[in-house]
Amino acid sequence: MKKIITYGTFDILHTGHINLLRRARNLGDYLVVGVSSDEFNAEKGKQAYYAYEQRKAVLEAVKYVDEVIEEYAWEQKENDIKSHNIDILVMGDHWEGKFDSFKEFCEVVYLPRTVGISTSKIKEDLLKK
Ligand code: C2G
Repeated sequence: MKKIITYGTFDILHTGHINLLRRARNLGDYLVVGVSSDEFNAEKGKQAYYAYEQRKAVLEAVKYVDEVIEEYAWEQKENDIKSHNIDILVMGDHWEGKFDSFKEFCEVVYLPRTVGISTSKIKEDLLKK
């Protein structure tokens, strides 16, 4: 079984997230998603609309997602890759190069982001209504 992992905040889930999850899942047979905790979001300088439990529950309902774990630190990826026997770490390409250090433990793939959609854009557009 080829196991994939990806990480993110996944706030107000949209087709940009779904496109990433679908492509990541299709690179293997099993997709683990590390969802950023509210505390880790603060470290990333992000304020999610939905709390961690909500974002986790939404992702668990996505057909491309096989398992959801908590993301609480940048450096947990190495342990996750080992403990979950991960073959490929997948991230959107605005992270290009940032996770190459994990190539020591698994393949690292950066996928093109979906242009024109983002959680911050959704929030901005709603404010204009
Ligand atoms: N994404 C995408 N296209 C978009 C928006 C997001 O492909 N239009 C991808 C991102 O590249 C990322 C995933 O969807 O791979 C989740 O996006 P975010 O929730 O914004 O996650 P991010 O803040 O990039 O957190 O340790 C890694 C971090 O937790 C990643």
